[in-house]
Amino acid sequence: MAFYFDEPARTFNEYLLVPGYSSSECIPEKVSLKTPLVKHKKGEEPAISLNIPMVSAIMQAVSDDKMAIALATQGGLSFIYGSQTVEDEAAMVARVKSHKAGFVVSDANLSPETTLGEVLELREATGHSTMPVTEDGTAAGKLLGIVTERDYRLSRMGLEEKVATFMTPREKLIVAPADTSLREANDIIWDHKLNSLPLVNADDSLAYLVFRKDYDSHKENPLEMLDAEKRYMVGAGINTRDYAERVPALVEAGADVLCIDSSEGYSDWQRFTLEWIREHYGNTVKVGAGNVVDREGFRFLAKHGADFIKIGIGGGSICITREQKGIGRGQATAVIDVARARDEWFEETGEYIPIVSDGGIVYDHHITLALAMGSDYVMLGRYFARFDESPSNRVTVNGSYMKEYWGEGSSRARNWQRYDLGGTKKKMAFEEGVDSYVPYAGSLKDNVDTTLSKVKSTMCNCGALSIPELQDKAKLTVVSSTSITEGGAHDVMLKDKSPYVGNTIG
Ligand code: RVP
Repeated sequence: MAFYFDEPARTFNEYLLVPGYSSSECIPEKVSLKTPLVKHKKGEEPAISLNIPMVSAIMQAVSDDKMAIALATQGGLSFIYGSQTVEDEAAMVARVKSHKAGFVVSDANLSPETTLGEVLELREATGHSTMPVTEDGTAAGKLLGIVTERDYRLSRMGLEEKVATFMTPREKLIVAPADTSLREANDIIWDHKLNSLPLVNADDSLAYLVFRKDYDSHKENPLEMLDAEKRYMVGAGINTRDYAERVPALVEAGADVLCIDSSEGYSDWQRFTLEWIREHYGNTVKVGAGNVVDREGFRFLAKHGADFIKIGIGGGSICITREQKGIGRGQATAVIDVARARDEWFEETGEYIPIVSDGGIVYDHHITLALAMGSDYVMLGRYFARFDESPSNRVTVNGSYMKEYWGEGSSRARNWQRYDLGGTKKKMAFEEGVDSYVPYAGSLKDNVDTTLSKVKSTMCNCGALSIPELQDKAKLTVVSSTSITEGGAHDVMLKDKSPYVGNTIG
């Protein structure tokens, strides 16, 4: 006979935290959000800890090298998407590992033939106003000039005008050699009152741009995730099909941690992948697995050696798995169940396996709820997709800035595989994800700062100065549907609806 869970599966929106005693010592400035990324034995330090409890989703629209650098700078970690060729994914990982903070490889580059109209489009799409001009229009081409807002005047110039006619040409630029240190570059920037300084190789090809603001921001990031060689840390997604080829390439490129990316983790395919990694790398390669939504799924992956376990089926904002296949579980219930299984496993084995709530975070306080329910950190897709640093272009829809955001189970994301299969465009049986827009929200740093200040503030209301303390002390209550109404602004006429209505982290 089929098994029935006694309780309905609930979502984060159905819970609230009940405040606990907060002493005068319990203030947000004292809260530590440090949390284990991978499993460890009782009393031992994990091999890797996150400085903030946030990782970015293994998705084309979310986690590329640029996102990874931005998030590692703030103390979190990205998992570079695996839905691309092995070479391309390894190259992204390698770019994160070779990234020198403050040295920017431009992703908005012009050639002398680019028109003013195209410059404006690129500016709109990337948000960058400083663009190098190179002979071949690439980030590593011979430097011919620079275009900034000061170089064009829309009222006087036609959109067809070529960059060559209005750029600030190479001979008028102050440049420095590629091996200039950040400190020296910064001195040149200040001495000459520049906004940016191109660094060039001996053959005058462009190496980097250094911006005045980057040097300052580097000094302001005490939480950045760095490896022993002071390189940014980065994760990478793998699948259960080509791991024998993909894992070695990612390890070689310098990935610090891997994660099997699948909507269904309770499977032999994940077991084979974990076993293969252990056989070839022992415990030197850290690998997470998932996704699961109950105790049994957790214990299966724990038994087969997962370094962390991801929770969530069907709760992602772009995910239609529940509609299409009728499988999944309310995210809050799934987290609570798996957290109990994790604690039980810890009791039995002395092995603490971090768990990660993945998908369905809509409000900032959902992060606090997930942590309070036992999650060690959270994985977010939609949240990060909205920022400057996400891979997709910024577009204008009905007069508002939007970023595109599409599921890994959408046909858009799966296209790469079809091309991989010798270009035969096989039609997918059905999609499990949608293609969408999310409201553009600016820089990652500003948003993460705001989100985490809310998390810390709530932690203090619960009398907790650390995530383990929150998990220990949190008192959670299920809310009735009428009390949800009570929780928003009600029985008043809003003057400006923005602070209240749709006040998601989006
Ligand atoms: P969200 O943060 O709610 O946008 O959810 C992101 C998560 O959704 C991902 O980490 C992944 O687990 C899941 N996902 C990604 N693509 C799809 C899909 O196409 N169904 N689902």
